[in-house]
Amino acid sequence: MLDVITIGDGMITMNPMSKGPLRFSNTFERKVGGAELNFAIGCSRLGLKAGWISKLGNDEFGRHILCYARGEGIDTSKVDLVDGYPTSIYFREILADGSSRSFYYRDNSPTLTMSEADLSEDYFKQAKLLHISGVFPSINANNKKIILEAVKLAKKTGLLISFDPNIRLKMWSKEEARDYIEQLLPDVDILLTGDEEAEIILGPNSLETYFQKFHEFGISKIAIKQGAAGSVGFDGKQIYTAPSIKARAVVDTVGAGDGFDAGFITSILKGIPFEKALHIANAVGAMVVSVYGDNEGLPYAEDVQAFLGVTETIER
Ligand code: KDG
Repeated sequence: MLDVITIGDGMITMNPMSKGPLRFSNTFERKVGGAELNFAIGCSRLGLKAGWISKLGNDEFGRHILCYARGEGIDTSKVDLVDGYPTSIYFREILADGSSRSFYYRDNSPTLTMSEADLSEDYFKQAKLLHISGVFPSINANNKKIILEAVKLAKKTGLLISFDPNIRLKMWSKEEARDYIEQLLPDVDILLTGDEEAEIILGPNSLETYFQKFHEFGISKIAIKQGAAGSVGFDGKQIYTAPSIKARAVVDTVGAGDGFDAGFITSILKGIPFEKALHIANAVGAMVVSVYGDNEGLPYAEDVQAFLGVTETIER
Protein backbone atom coordinates (compact mmCIF):
# COMPACT_ATOMS: atom_id res chain seq x y z
CA MET A 1 0.00 0.00 0.00
CA LEU A 2 1.11 3.54 -0.72
CA ASP A 3 0.04 6.86 0.73
CA VAL A 4 1.20 9.29 -1.93
CA ILE A 5 2.44 9.00 -5.48
CA THR A 6 4.10 11.68 -7.54
CA ILE A 7 5.48 12.08 -11.05
CA GLY A 8 8.69 14.00 -11.68
CA ASP A 9 12.05 14.42 -13.36
CA GLY A 10 14.88 13.45 -11.01
CA MET A 11 17.96 15.55 -11.49
CA ILE A 12 21.59 15.62 -10.58
CA THR A 13 22.31 19.01 -9.05
CA MET A 14 25.79 20.44 -9.26
CA ASN A 15 26.20 22.74 -6.31
CA PRO A 16 29.20 25.08 -6.35
CA MET A 17 31.65 24.78 -3.49
CA SER A 18 32.25 28.52 -3.55
CA LYS A 19 30.05 31.54 -4.04
CA GLY A 20 30.16 33.74 -7.10
CA PRO A 21 29.34 33.71 -10.81
CA LEU A 22 28.96 30.18 -12.11
CA ARG A 23 31.52 30.74 -14.85
CA PHE A 24 34.18 30.97 -12.16
CA SER A 25 33.00 27.99 -10.09
CA ASN A 26 35.51 25.22 -10.55
CA THR A 27 34.45 22.69 -7.96
CA PHE A 28 30.98 21.31 -7.35
CA GLU A 29 29.28 18.94 -4.98
CA ARG A 30 27.07 16.46 -6.79
CA LYS A 31 23.66 16.20 -5.18
CA VAL A 32 20.17 15.09 -6.14
CA GLY A 33 17.15 17.28 -6.80
CA GLY A 34 13.83 17.59 -8.56
CA ALA A 35 10.82 19.19 -6.94
CA GLU A 36 8.56 16.14 -6.99
CA LEU A 37 11.32 13.79 -5.87
CA ASN A 38 12.09 16.18 -3.00
CA PHE A 39 8.41 16.00 -2.06
CA ALA A 40 8.48 12.18 -2.08
CA ILE A 41 11.62 12.16 0.10
CA GLY A 42 9.97 14.61 2.51
CA CYS A 43 6.84 12.47 2.84
CA SER A 44 8.86 9.31 3.26
CA ARG A 45 10.99 10.81 6.05
CA LEU A 46 7.83 12.00 7.78
CA GLY A 47 6.47 8.48 7.79
CA LEU A 48 4.36 8.07 4.64
CA LYS A 49 4.86 5.44 1.99
CA ALA A 50 5.66 7.42 -1.15
CA GLY A 51 5.84 6.17 -4.74
CA TRP A 52 7.66 8.01 -7.51
CA ILE A 53 6.87 7.58 -11.20
CA SER A 54 9.73 8.62 -13.47
CA LYS A 55 12.26 7.78 -16.12
CA LEU A 56 15.98 8.34 -15.63
CA GLY A 57 18.84 7.95 -18.06
CA ASN A 58 20.43 4.52 -18.15
CA ASP A 59 23.68 6.09 -17.03
CA GLU A 60 25.73 6.54 -13.87
CA PHE A 61 23.71 9.58 -12.77
CA GLY A 62 20.41 7.77 -13.34
CA ARG A 63 21.65 4.83 -11.27
CA HIS A 64 22.77 7.19 -8.54
CA ILE A 65 19.37 8.91 -8.33
CA LEU A 66 17.59 5.55 -8.32
CA CYS A 67 19.73 4.30 -5.40
CA TYR A 68 19.24 7.62 -3.60
CA ALA A 69 15.45 7.42 -3.90
CA ARG A 70 15.44 3.78 -2.79
CA GLY A 71 17.65 4.68 0.15
CA GLU A 72 14.98 7.16 1.21
CA GLY A 73 12.42 4.36 1.28
CA ILE A 74 10.60 5.52 -1.84
CA ASP A 75 8.83 2.95 -3.95
CA THR A 76 10.69 3.07 -7.28
CA SER A 77 8.89 0.18 -8.97
CA LYS A 78 7.60 2.71 -11.52
CA VAL A 79 10.99 4.27 -12.26
CA ASP A 80 12.83 3.00 -15.34
CA LEU A 81 16.32 3.65 -16.69
CA VAL A 82 16.14 4.42 -20.40
CA ASP A 83 18.81 4.42 -23.11
CA GLY A 84 19.52 7.40 -25.33
CA TYR A 85 18.36 10.12 -22.94
CA PRO A 86 20.87 11.45 -20.42
CA THR A 87 19.72 12.01 -16.86
CA SER A 88 18.78 15.66 -16.35
CA ILE A 89 21.28 17.93 -14.63
CA TYR A 90 21.15 21.37 -13.22
CA PHE A 91 23.91 23.65 -12.08
CA ARG A 92 23.38 26.18 -9.37
CA GLU A 93 25.00 29.55 -9.03
CA ILE A 94 25.10 31.01 -5.54
CA LEU A 95 26.14 34.61 -5.13
CA ALA A 96 27.70 36.23 -2.07
CA ASP A 97 24.33 37.65 -0.95
CA GLY A 98 22.87 34.14 -0.92
CA SER A 99 20.74 34.61 -4.03
CA SER A 100 20.88 31.73 -6.46
CA ARG A 101 20.13 30.88 -10.06
CA SER A 102 19.58 27.51 -11.71
CA PHE A 103 20.85 26.45 -15.12
CA TYR A 104 18.98 23.44 -16.46
CA TYR A 105 20.27 20.77 -18.82
CA ARG A 106 17.08 18.81 -19.28
CA ASP A 107 15.84 19.47 -22.83
CA ASN A 108 16.35 15.79 -23.54
CA SER A 109 14.93 14.64 -20.23
CA PRO A 110 14.41 10.86 -20.05
CA THR A 111 10.82 11.68 -19.05
CA LEU A 112 10.28 12.49 -22.76
CA THR A 113 9.97 8.75 -23.23
CA MET A 114 7.08 8.45 -20.78
CA SER A 115 3.68 7.54 -22.10
CA GLU A 116 0.24 6.71 -20.77
CA ALA A 117 1.47 3.14 -20.43
CA ASP A 118 3.60 4.33 -17.49
CA LEU A 119 0.48 5.24 -15.54
CA SER A 120 -0.84 2.02 -14.07
CA GLU A 121 -4.37 1.95 -12.76
CA ASP A 122 -3.42 -0.75 -10.25
CA TYR A 123 -0.59 1.41 -8.96
CA PHE A 124 -2.83 4.44 -8.54
CA LYS A 125 -5.39 2.31 -6.73
CA GLN A 126 -2.80 1.52 -4.05
CA ALA A 127 -2.44 5.20 -3.06
CA LYS A 128 -4.52 7.88 -1.39
CA LEU A 129 -3.15 10.98 -3.07
CA LEU A 130 -1.44 12.05 -6.28
CA HIS A 131 0.90 15.02 -5.92
CA ILE A 132 1.77 16.99 -9.04
CA SER A 133 3.82 20.09 -9.56
CA GLY A 134 4.25 22.61 -12.36
CA VAL A 135 7.88 21.61 -12.87
CA PHE A 136 7.21 18.32 -14.65
CA PRO A 137 4.73 19.64 -17.26
CA SER A 138 6.93 22.69 -17.90
CA ILE A 139 9.67 20.47 -19.35
CA ASN A 140 7.96 19.53 -22.63
CA ALA A 141 4.64 18.85 -24.37
CA ASN A 142 4.83 15.15 -23.63
CA ASN A 143 4.97 15.80 -19.91
CA LYS A 144 1.99 18.14 -20.14
CA LYS A 145 -0.01 15.28 -21.65
CA ILE A 146 1.19 12.79 -19.02
CA ILE A 147 0.02 15.02 -16.18
CA LEU A 148 -3.43 15.50 -17.74
CA GLU A 149 -3.70 11.71 -18.10
CA ALA A 150 -2.50 11.18 -14.55
CA VAL A 151 -5.10 13.59 -13.23
CA LYS A 152 -7.81 11.73 -15.16
CA LEU A 153 -6.63 8.43 -13.72
CA ALA A 154 -6.42 9.84 -10.20
CA LYS A 155 -10.03 10.99 -10.49
CA LYS A 156 -11.10 7.60 -11.82
CA THR A 157 -9.34 5.76 -9.00
CA GLY A 158 -10.61 8.10 -6.28
CA LEU A 159 -7.30 9.71 -5.28
CA LEU A 160 -7.01 13.15 -3.81
CA ILE A 161 -4.94 15.48 -5.96
CA SER A 162 -2.51 17.99 -4.51
CA PHE A 163 -0.81 20.51 -6.73
CA ASP A 164 2.07 22.95 -6.34
CA PRO A 165 2.36 25.32 -9.34
CA ASN A 166 6.15 25.54 -8.73
CA ILE A 167 6.41 27.91 -11.68
CA ARG A 168 9.95 28.01 -13.07
CA LEU A 169 10.10 30.91 -15.49
CA LYS A 170 13.25 29.46 -17.05
CA MET A 171 11.08 26.59 -18.22
CA TRP A 172 7.93 28.31 -19.48
CA SER A 173 6.42 31.76 -19.75
CA LYS A 174 3.87 33.15 -17.30
CA GLU A 175 1.17 32.90 -19.98
CA GLU A 176 1.98 29.32 -20.90
CA ALA A 177 2.08 28.32 -17.23
CA ARG A 178 -1.23 30.04 -16.48
CA ASP A 179 -3.05 28.51 -19.48
CA TYR A 180 -1.90 25.03 -18.57
CA ILE A 181 -2.48 25.34 -14.83
CA GLU A 182 -6.01 26.62 -15.39
CA GLN A 183 -6.83 23.27 -16.98
CA LEU A 184 -5.66 21.42 -13.88
CA LEU A 185 -7.27 23.50 -11.17
CA PRO A 186 -10.85 22.12 -11.41
CA ASP A 187 -9.50 18.67 -10.49
CA VAL A 188 -7.23 19.81 -7.66
CA ASP A 189 -8.27 19.11 -4.05
CA ILE A 190 -5.30 20.65 -2.26
CA LEU A 191 -3.41 23.64 -3.65
CA LEU A 192 0.00 24.55 -2.24
CA THR A 193 1.18 27.72 -3.89
CA GLY A 194 3.51 30.63 -3.38
CA ASP A 195 1.98 34.08 -3.36
CA GLU A 196 3.91 35.10 -6.49
CA GLU A 197 2.55 32.06 -8.28
CA ALA A 198 -0.99 32.90 -7.19
CA GLU A 199 -0.44 36.25 -8.83
CA ILE A 200 0.77 34.65 -12.07
CA ILE A 201 -2.30 32.43 -12.16
CA LEU A 202 -4.99 34.87 -11.04
CA GLY A 203 -3.43 38.31 -11.47
CA PRO A 204 -2.76 40.72 -8.59
CA ASN A 205 -5.38 40.29 -5.85
CA SER A 206 -5.73 40.27 -2.09
CA LEU A 207 -5.19 37.00 -0.23
CA GLU A 208 -8.94 36.78 0.45
CA THR A 209 -9.64 37.07 -3.27
CA TYR A 210 -7.06 34.40 -4.09
CA PHE A 211 -8.70 32.04 -1.63
CA GLN A 212 -12.15 32.79 -2.98
CA LYS A 213 -11.14 32.41 -6.62
CA PHE A 214 -9.22 29.18 -6.06
CA HIS A 215 -12.11 27.87 -4.01
CA GLU A 216 -14.46 28.59 -6.92
CA PHE A 217 -12.45 26.08 -8.98
CA GLY A 218 -13.60 23.49 -6.44
CA ILE A 219 -10.33 23.33 -4.45
CA SER A 220 -11.15 22.43 -0.86
CA LYS A 221 -7.84 23.20 0.85
CA ILE A 222 -5.59 26.06 -0.16
CA ALA A 223 -2.25 26.96 1.40
CA ILE A 224 -0.30 30.02 0.32
CA LYS A 225 3.38 29.97 1.19
CA GLN A 226 4.88 33.32 2.08
CA GLY A 227 8.52 32.34 2.59
CA ALA A 228 10.03 33.90 5.67
CA ALA A 229 6.62 35.33 6.62
CA GLY A 230 5.04 31.90 7.17
CA SER A 231 1.88 30.74 5.43
CA VAL A 232 -1.85 31.31 5.23
CA GLY A 233 -4.56 28.84 4.41
CA PHE A 234 -8.25 28.46 3.65
CA ASP A 235 -10.35 25.35 4.11
CA GLY A 236 -13.49 26.68 2.48
CA LYS A 237 -14.77 28.10 5.76
CA GLN A 238 -12.03 29.91 7.54
CA ILE A 239 -8.75 31.66 6.83
CA TYR A 240 -5.84 30.54 9.00
CA THR A 241 -2.55 32.34 9.49
CA ALA A 242 0.51 30.37 10.52
CA PRO A 243 3.39 32.67 11.46
CA SER A 244 6.85 31.75 10.31
CA ILE A 245 9.08 29.63 12.47
CA LYS A 246 12.62 30.87 12.79
CA ALA A 247 15.14 28.65 11.02
CA ARG A 248 18.27 27.74 12.99
CA ALA A 249 20.23 29.25 10.09
CA VAL A 250 19.39 30.16 6.53
CA VAL A 251 21.94 28.28 4.48
CA ASP A 252 20.05 27.40 1.30
CA THR A 253 16.41 28.15 0.57
CA VAL A 254 16.01 25.81 -2.42
CA GLY A 255 13.66 22.94 -1.63
CA ALA A 256 11.87 24.73 1.23
CA GLY A 257 8.61 24.82 -0.75
CA ASP A 258 8.80 21.09 -1.44
CA GLY A 259 9.40 20.54 2.27
CA PHE A 260 6.38 22.67 3.10
CA ASP A 261 4.27 20.55 0.73
CA ALA A 262 5.49 17.31 2.28
CA GLY A 263 4.82 18.61 5.80
CA PHE A 264 1.32 19.80 4.91
CA ILE A 265 0.23 16.73 2.94
CA THR A 266 1.64 14.29 5.50
CA SER A 267 -0.21 16.13 8.26
CA ILE A 268 -3.50 16.19 6.35
CA LEU A 269 -3.27 12.49 5.51
CA LYS A 270 -2.56 11.78 9.19
CA GLY A 271 -5.77 13.65 10.12
CA ILE A 272 -4.04 16.65 11.71
CA PRO A 273 -6.28 19.76 11.69
CA PHE A 274 -5.67 22.35 8.96
CA GLU A 275 -4.12 25.08 11.13
CA LYS A 276 -1.69 22.68 12.78
CA ALA A 277 -0.84 21.22 9.37
CA LEU A 278 0.21 24.70 8.23
CA HIS A 279 2.32 25.10 11.35
CA ILE A 280 4.08 21.77 10.77
CA ALA A 281 4.58 22.63 7.09
CA ASN A 282 6.23 25.92 8.11
CA ALA A 283 8.50 24.01 10.48
CA VAL A 284 9.55 21.57 7.76
CA GLY A 285 10.29 24.48 5.39
CA ALA A 286 12.37 26.19 8.09
CA MET A 287 14.33 22.99 8.69
CA VAL A 288 15.08 22.56 4.98
CA VAL A 289 16.66 26.02 4.65
CA SER A 290 19.17 25.35 7.38
CA VAL A 291 20.93 22.60 5.41
CA TYR A 292 22.76 22.95 2.08
CA GLY A 293 21.07 21.00 -0.73
CA ASP A 294 17.58 20.51 -2.11
CA ASN A 295 16.45 17.71 0.19
CA GLU A 296 19.16 16.99 2.77
CA GLY A 297 17.41 19.13 5.38
CA LEU A 298 14.04 17.37 5.11
CA PRO A 299 13.31 16.16 8.65
CA TYR A 300 12.09 12.90 10.11
CA ALA A 301 8.87 13.13 12.11
CA GLU A 302 10.69 13.08 15.45
CA ASP A 303 13.00 15.89 14.30
CA VAL A 304 9.96 18.08 13.67
CA GLN A 305 8.68 17.36 17.17
CA ALA A 306 12.07 18.29 18.64
CA PHE A 307 12.34 21.42 16.48
CA LEU A 308 8.92 22.57 17.65
CA GLY A 309 9.91 21.89 21.24
CA VAL A 310 7.29 19.16 21.67
CA THR A 311 9.97 16.68 22.66
CA GLU A 312 13.26 17.28 24.38
CA THR A 313 16.50 17.00 22.40
CA ILE A 314 19.24 15.17 24.24
CA GLU A 315 22.52 16.31 22.79
CA ARG A 316 24.90 14.04 24.67
O1 KDG B 1 12.10 22.63 -5.74
C1 KDG B 1 13.48 22.52 -5.71
C2 KDG B 1 13.83 22.51 -7.13
O2 KDG B 1 14.05 23.80 -7.62
C3 KDG B 1 14.92 21.65 -7.57
O3 KDG B 1 15.08 20.45 -6.91
C4 KDG B 1 14.95 21.49 -9.03
O4 KDG B 1 12.85 20.65 -9.69
C5 KDG B 1 13.66 21.49 -9.76
C6 KDG B 1 13.42 22.54 -10.68
O5 KDG B 1 13.11 22.22 -11.78
O6 KDG B 1 13.51 23.72 -10.37
